[in-house]
Amino acid sequence: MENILRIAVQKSGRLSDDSLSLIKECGIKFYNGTGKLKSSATNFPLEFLFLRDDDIPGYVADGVADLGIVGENELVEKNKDVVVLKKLGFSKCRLSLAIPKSETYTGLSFFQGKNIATSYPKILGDYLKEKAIQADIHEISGSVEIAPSIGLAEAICDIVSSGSTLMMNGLKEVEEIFRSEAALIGHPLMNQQKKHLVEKLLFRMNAVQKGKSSKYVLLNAPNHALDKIVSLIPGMRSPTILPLAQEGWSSVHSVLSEEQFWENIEELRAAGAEGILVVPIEKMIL
Ligand code: PRT
Ligand code: ZN
Repeated sequence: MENILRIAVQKSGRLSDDSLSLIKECGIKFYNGTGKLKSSATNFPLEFLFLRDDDIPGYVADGVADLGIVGENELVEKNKDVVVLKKLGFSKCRLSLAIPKSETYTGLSFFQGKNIATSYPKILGDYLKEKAIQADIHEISGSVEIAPSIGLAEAICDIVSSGSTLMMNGLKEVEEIFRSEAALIGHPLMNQQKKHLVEKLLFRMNAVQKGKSSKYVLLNAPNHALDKIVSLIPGMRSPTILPLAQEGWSSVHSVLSEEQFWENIEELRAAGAEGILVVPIEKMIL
């Protein structure tokens, strides 16, 4: 048992698909039939617990699971003794204060003495305390956005992503109080074998993440422009340059971040680059 890592992932919801895809992209194979609460990987010592996201920080803090994938909003709200091993870059959202559209927003003092409905009483409470605003926090577990229209609260503090839920409920976002993304969390104490397995897993996750943010770029360039082009796409160590069958031309291969590629595309073309191909990278190890 000691040599198996247990990871808690959300059973079904906004974190589930990306959490499981990331683990699959790490080359780990497993079966997750619907309705299953537990599963094991077949080619890595990893066992899955499928849980509600609210329970994940607690299970990891108690050591029932060694690892977990959860939104930072849930993590900070639950305030459990766990460590963040890696931010994962998906399920990004923000926790914001919102008020009825018809109200005029006067700044944070608007909330003084108001009743605010939220599922995040700790994060909101800490924020209001820091800003020296006294308000009544009304904790509700779901459908927070309807609270103002049914007279339960004068404002809300809830997760926002596109903003369309707020809009549909006649609300407007006025303050962002917390930014969140999914994170890999771990129990603060693990034995050496488990630590070693966590390092293996993190190594793979880093390779996947690095690969996703980078592209393999191939292009053709006249030889006289090579110096300029190489300076625009420097690559990991330096680009590969191969002669084309047509004299005076070369093929240049390099790896760069997608942003870097788009920033330099005009200059590359102006320098004479043509036949530019941008190819995804599955894994990247530096
Ligand atoms: O059943 P379980 O407890 O496991 O799931 P859950 O219903 O508590 O959570 P779930 O699956 O909805 O969300 C899991 C995590 O995804 C959250 O803790 C956040 O970290 C993250 N996340 C990202 C979001 C959103 N985007 C999101 N848009 N969580 C919730 N929402 C909801 C929000 O509550 C609001 O109702 O979507 C609505 C707002 O979306 P927009 O696009 O209309 O602004
Ligand atoms: Zn939940």
